[in-house]
Amino acid sequence: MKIGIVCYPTFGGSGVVATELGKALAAVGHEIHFITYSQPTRLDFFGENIFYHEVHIPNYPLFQYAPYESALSSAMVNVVNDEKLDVLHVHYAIPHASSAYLAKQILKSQGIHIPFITTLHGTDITLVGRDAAFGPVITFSINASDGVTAVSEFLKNATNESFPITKEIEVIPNFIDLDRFKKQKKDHFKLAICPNNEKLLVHTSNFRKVKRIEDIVLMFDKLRHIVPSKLLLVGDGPERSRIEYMCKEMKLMHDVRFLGNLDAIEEVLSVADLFVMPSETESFGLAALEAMACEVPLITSNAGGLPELNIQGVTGFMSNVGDIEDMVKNAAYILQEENLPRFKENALARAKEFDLANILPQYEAYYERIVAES
Ligand code: GMT
Repeated sequence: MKIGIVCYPTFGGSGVVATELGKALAAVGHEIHFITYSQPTRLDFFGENIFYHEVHIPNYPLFQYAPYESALSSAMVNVVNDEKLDVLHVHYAIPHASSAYLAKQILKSQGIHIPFITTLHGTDITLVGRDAAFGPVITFSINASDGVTAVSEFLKNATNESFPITKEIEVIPNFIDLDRFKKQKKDHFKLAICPNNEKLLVHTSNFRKVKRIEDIVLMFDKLRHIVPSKLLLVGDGPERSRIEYMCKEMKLMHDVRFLGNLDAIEEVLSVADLFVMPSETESFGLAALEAMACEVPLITSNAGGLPELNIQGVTGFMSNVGDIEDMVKNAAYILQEENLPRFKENALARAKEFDLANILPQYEAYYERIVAES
């Protein structure tokens, strides 16, 4: 099939899922056309059937806000026309679904039929989407999509509870490429960070408020007195400088390192003993799945779709949002030498259930069904 993929190209779950999906579909012979405003961060190579079309957003002094949606719709119209696409797959509802709807109508006026599928990722429903400013457009464009998928049962239910949705939402969970995300031997790296054989805690995210990174710092501050440990905070975003300041104030900078955005995240995960994700909400928790694939157990909140990923007492533990004491207790338990190997093993076994090889055929079957029905 010829598939157009629209996503946010920056670091962030939805862009990662969209890009990895496109790469995997191309690897099994589909022709993939990415339509984004800059090259997706995970699009780190070009295959013969992967194409990248940049959305040009003209600026003009009149525009306080450049009309990205219009530019995106026009780009979709042009790519569908030029490349004869079979389907458009847009990731993250705002504004991609409404832009796709407009593109579809324009193409219809030209006698061209193009179905579009919207994949809901999380904050497009649970945070941003809840803003009344977007409500009517989100509801309309989800219902007007030819197909709609969500990355967890939680997100499907949250969408149906938040908006008057008439369209059936198909749950296709996120996936992991186990060839890339696997534990590698990086002893020198571990020794550099943990010279006295401390345990290593890792968090990766886009440093937004919803991630509650201050909970990680508060939890780590207590844990390190029970289990000698170090903390790596990987990623970047609006909360980073505040959290760095917090760590300085708490005199933690000897034990906490900020690594910024990293491409080879699997190398860091390979030396981690525990992954921490205390989010306020999380539709799926892709970063936690990446950690599990590298044999890292989890300390997470029990928010959103996390209970669909983290199995209590098996792959790690979940606590109520903000329950620092419970997280410290559970982390100390997992990190005991007699417990850690079992949790690591279980984390990997669980990650294998989300193997790309199992999830990719679900997307292919869904494309075929929607194209046939539309
Ligand atoms: O977590 C973020 O802030 C990024 C966001 C995105 O859309 O880029 O991530 C969401 O989509 C990911 C991929 O499907 C999910 O794994 C994340 O759980 C979800 N984030 C939230 O729901 C907060």
